[in-house]
Amino acid sequence: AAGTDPEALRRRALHVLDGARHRTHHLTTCVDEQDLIAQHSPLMSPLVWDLAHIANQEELWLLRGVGGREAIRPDIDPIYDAFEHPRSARPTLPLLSPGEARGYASEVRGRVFDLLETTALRGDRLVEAGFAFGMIAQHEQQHDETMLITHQLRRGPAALTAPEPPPAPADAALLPREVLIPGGPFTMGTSTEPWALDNERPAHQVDVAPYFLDTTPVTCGDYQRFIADGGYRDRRWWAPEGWEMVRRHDLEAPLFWSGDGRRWLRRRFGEVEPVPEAEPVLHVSWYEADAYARWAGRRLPTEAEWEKAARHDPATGRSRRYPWGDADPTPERANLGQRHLRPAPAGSYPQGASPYGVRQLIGDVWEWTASDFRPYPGFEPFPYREYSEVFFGPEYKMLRGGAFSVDPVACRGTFRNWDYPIRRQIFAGFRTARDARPEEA
Ligand code: AVJ
Ligand code: FE
Repeated sequence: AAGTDPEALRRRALHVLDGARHRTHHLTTCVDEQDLIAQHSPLMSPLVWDLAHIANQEELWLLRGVGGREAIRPDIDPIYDAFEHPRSARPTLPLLSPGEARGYASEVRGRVFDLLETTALRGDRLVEAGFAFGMIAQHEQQHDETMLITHQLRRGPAALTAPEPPPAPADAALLPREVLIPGGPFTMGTSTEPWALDNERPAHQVDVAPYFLDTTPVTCGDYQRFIADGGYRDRRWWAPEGWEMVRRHDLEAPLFWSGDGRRWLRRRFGEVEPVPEAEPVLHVSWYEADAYARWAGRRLPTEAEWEKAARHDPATGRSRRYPWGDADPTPERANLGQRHLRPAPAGSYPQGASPYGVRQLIGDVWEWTASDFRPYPGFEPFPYREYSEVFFGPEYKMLRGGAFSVDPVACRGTFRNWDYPIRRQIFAGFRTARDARPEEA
């Protein structure tokens, strides 16, 4: 952690901004110009919209907000305001060309480096501990993940490559299927993590009843048994709106799966491969996760249950930043940062296990939880209502833990993500839970 030393904070801000820009560059140069302006799915923006939106938000929050500088391109603000135009309408806007967007992004970034040199990273909340710079690096990484989703939806030959496959776990077969998490209070959320976003704050006590949680996310092999058992044809397992979705779209498997009746294949970034049975299942909606859990005689964990398993240290009673402790993620602890372009097999990352022995809480797949998006007690919108507050309510379900597609700067034990329960294109899977019976607790 950078602490409060201004030079260390500056180096950290530089490092995360740089890391985000490298990834943005990769995601927007591995395909041709036509691919950047095309709409690959009505669910997504053209890649070139994300690129210029990243730069526009950086200009708004850092150059104009922190620096008080005059606007470079005030004329394009409305085009890149996510609330003005739904994603499906963005291809028809007068967007910057790929070349213009790149030029704008590097112009902004150059001035941000100057600003970072001369800004005292203390004072009001926006600059304290470099928050605004960290927020903008997280914002860029979130859009990099969005662009990775667009790449997964894109048809045509593969454009992305993974440097190396994830390591296979040595002891997966020996792991218990579920672990008991004792009941009692724990600290949820944070008031001390400098770059935590508004919805992760403040820290507060939450009491949970004793429960069992799956040691690993549900795998493709597990999920195939649900399919083979007629799960998609049996109304008993489905929430009413989920059943409606299954009927309307004739769903029979996760998104990107195709079957010939004998075995399932999966399309992944332009390649087709046999469904990897040992890997956590991906591209299921909340409704599918909820139905699977009911079929298995279980349920999805609440956000509080997920976070207690991921952060509570029974030895000290403290909540920690990550399952393994307070240290930042490393490649030995979690599958993050688009390194492998896929989840690692269930049971991987023994060094990332929580004190209770739960694995892969951070990285691999986003995990759907049972919870709606609600503010924590004492929530204050910061720095803008449109980051979280306008989304509070029952229409969004919470996802926790981050996926292989998430960068470490935008991932921690307190980080909260949300989406509609019908969404399947995001890198989401799940694990299941159940109440502990009195004699088990
Ligand atoms: C937190 C991932 C739901 O992508 O809509 C990006 C993040 N907010 N720009 C989204 C975000 C503004 C947000 N999610
Ligand atoms: Fe955004």
